[in-house]
Amino acid sequence: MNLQETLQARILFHKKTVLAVAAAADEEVILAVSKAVNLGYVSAILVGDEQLIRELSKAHHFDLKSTQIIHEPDKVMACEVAVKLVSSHQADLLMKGLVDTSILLKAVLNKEWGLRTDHLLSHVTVFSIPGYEKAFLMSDGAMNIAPNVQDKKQIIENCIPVTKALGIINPKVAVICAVEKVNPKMQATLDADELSQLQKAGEILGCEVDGPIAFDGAISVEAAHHKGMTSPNAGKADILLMPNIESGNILYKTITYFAKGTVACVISGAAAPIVLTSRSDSDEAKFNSILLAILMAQS
Ligand code: COD
Repeated sequence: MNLQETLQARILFHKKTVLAVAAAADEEVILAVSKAVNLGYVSAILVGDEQLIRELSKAHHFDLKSTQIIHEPDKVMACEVAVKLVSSHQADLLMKGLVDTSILLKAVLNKEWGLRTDHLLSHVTVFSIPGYEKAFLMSDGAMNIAPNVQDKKQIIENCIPVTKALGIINPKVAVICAVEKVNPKMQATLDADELSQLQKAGEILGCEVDGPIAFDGAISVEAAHHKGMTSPNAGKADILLMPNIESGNILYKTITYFAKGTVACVISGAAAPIVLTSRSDSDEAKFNSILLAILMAQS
């Protein structure tokens, strides 16, 4: 099964989910949402420029009769309206449309009407790459810019609901660095060591944490053997914890552009799951991400 089939197979149909889309006037967004509506997974509230939304929907044969549109051409205001739909429980999920990530996230983090919790919020990507044996997660390539070790602990914790949604039990976390040894000149290796210790001390639950570990040793058993790594989990990571937003973002784009990987992406840790893909992602990536957010809401 590919990633989309895996996600679809895990969704229970007992409850229709309401999806609020911020700045919905975008071709790929309309294609993804129309597929989710037409297959019965969601009903949608589209917030954005109504005329553009109607034109795009018509061009793609999306029948809007069961879909609500809220006309709000200003993108900052569209984000506010969509976030408020979710925080007031009129919608179950939030989705980013054609708007800067930081604009949507600032609305999400609003102290009065946003979707904050007492936990850090972070971005999680699920990758499926042709020729690679399993889907795996990567975080955080889109929200937390330079996380410290306590942030990284919460970023790992936010990956657990995503692994649960995918049916991965006791996931193996690789804390990605440039090397496998602690080097006090490389902060990422110090953080990785501390995170491994925290997990062994029972302060990070529901997963196993390994690090510092370089990318090859995390995802290739063969490379791990060549490097003399002895951990039974070496080369088998389910979650790659990246040191900062740049490394996560570059990995994301490398996999989607060069390795033709398929993705599903969400913000985890908020009061409701948030579908958050890159503006340039395909309608398939956006549809997969809606499926993943539904699964998270269901569990
Ligand atoms: N989780 C929970 N609360 C948070 C988080 C978080 N990840 N980040 C900030 N907060 C809280 C802070 O504690 C504070 O109370 C308030 O929000 C404002 O914090 P600032 O001033 O640090 O944050 P902002 O509003 O300036 O920026 C928050 C963003 C998430 C917008 C910012 O971190 C950002 O721009 N991230 C990168 C987004 C991006 O451009 N991605 C591009 C790749 S697609």
